[in-house]
Amino acid sequence: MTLELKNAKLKKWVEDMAELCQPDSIYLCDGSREEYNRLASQMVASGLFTPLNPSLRPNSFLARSTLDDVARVEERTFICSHRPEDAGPTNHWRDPKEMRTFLSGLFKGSMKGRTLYIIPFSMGPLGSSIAQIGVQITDSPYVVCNMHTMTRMGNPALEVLSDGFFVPCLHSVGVPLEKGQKDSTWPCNPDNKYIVQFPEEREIWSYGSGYGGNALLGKKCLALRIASVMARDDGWMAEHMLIMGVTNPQGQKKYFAAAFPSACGKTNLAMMTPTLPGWKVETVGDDIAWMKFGKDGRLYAINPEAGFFGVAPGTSLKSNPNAMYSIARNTIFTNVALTPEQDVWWEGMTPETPPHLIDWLNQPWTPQSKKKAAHPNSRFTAPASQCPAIDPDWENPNGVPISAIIFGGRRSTVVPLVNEAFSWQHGTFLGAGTTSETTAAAAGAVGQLRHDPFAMLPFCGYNMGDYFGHWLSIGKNANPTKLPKIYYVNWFRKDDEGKFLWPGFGENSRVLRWIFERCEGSGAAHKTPIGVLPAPGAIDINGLNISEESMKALFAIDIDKWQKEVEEMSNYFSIFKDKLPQGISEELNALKARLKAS
Ligand code: O2Y
Ligand code: MN
Repeated sequence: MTLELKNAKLKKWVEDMAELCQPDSIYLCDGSREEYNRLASQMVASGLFTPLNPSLRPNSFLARSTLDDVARVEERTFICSHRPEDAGPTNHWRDPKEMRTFLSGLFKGSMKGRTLYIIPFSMGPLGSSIAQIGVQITDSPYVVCNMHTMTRMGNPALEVLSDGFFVPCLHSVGVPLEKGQKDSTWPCNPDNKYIVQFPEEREIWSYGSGYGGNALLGKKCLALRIASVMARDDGWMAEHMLIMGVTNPQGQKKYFAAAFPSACGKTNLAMMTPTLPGWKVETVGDDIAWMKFGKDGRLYAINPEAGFFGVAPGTSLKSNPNAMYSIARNTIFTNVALTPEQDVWWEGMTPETPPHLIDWLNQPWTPQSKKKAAHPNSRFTAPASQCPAIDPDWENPNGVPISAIIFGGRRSTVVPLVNEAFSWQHGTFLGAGTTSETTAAAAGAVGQLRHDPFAMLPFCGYNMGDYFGHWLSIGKNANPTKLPKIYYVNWFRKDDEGKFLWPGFGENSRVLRWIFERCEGSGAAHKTPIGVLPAPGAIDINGLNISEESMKALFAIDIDKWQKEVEEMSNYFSIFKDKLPQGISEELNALKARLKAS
């Protein structure tokens, strides 16, 4: 087959990969609506897509995966840098030469009986100087349809690429079909999953899984693992952060970026409806931020994605109305339950549980059933443009100027509601020290403290110690007056009876207001050993039923507990050995000294 590919490197790569994978046919995606509809119809015919009721959920589909392919697989995710120390202690490292040889064996003939789809895509607005082009080869039409929503793909991306640079992303579900062999509805190869990044070559190979971050290679693999390495080399930042616009009642607007480990309500915060009268929040992105310095010396951020791949359970008109409106149409649902009216349902979606459903494994389900109707990691794939709170500048190729960076985690004790860093270096230390208690949503014990520096633990494509160093060098090379201020928030502190002290959700706008005011140079505050905290009365609690005692408890600093926290942090940082930058050790020692002196 002759392919209309003007980019010689792309043509050669596609030819080589086709020769390796031996597909029955090759198809170059154009990115059109007609193409999406055609592939969706094919998947309806194959049984993978169940069309939803068009009068309830127009142009939307339900897909069901298999039990053994339901989430990202961190233990099967590899960073293949030439030196193991460049992957670092938080990544799984493999020798790149050995991995290439091994993967070539796996991919050999892997697409027999299937179509090889070529997906040129842009991460970020087409033509933006902050955006990057990737090309994914896949044998999964489900991946193609998801990439339609999550990226800008097809002919427009190919035009932007021209003869320029792209990140090659090879993906196969790993189930070749012999002549006449019947396909399964969700082909995957659970015993042979490999999600492999070659950071120095800027290349991705993914085998055996058709699900989410394992298969939509623009997202975690390119936009975080590979992009974090590109960002380190070229002086920018690729971060696991939402981006939001916050407007005060006077119409002044600022943009914040925020990083939280999973199960901390990142999508809810990105789309929040503020309870504070006259305040507005608008969404630029809910998961990833790429930030570069503008000519004015400020950091500008784009959302490299075009859609939301959000977790369904817990999403409701109460918890996140903007997400619910975003998924009203043109949405792919994966692993949620089906109602008798052919609409979707998941735990936490409605106040009442429907009496009869078909569960995510396609079995009849009633509230008496022992298992969940929707898988806990079930997802919706929806266009960001459908979010009622989408920011008017969300596709601005120049990005939006960031005034504040917010870190946070789920901590029932010790950590105050909000804390402002003394400096960029101190803020980097706060990001490096990000921890969160595990919830029932994740595998393993509940309530255990997990270190997740910058919420990047599974997504940093190089040594996390060097990544801390990159953050410090960004601060050293910038004009400090132009840098975003840095904060650490904790919506989850509890009282002695185990009740949440802070109501969360839209009430978090009260904390955003204080951050906004601090960025303007107002907002009353006082220095403490751990950072700059709001002065008593500086958080607007008008109309909120919260006692003075609770407000005190939200900001209480228990010196003994903080000293233990520092010890714990120090133990954790020791895993980075000589890669731990001096700036982090300095901040750790300074915190120790301030606690001792207090
Ligand atoms: O399990 C998956 O493949 C999805 S993970 C995911 C999806 C959207 C946004 N963030 C995440 C994450 O794990 O951080
Ligand atoms: Mn994420």
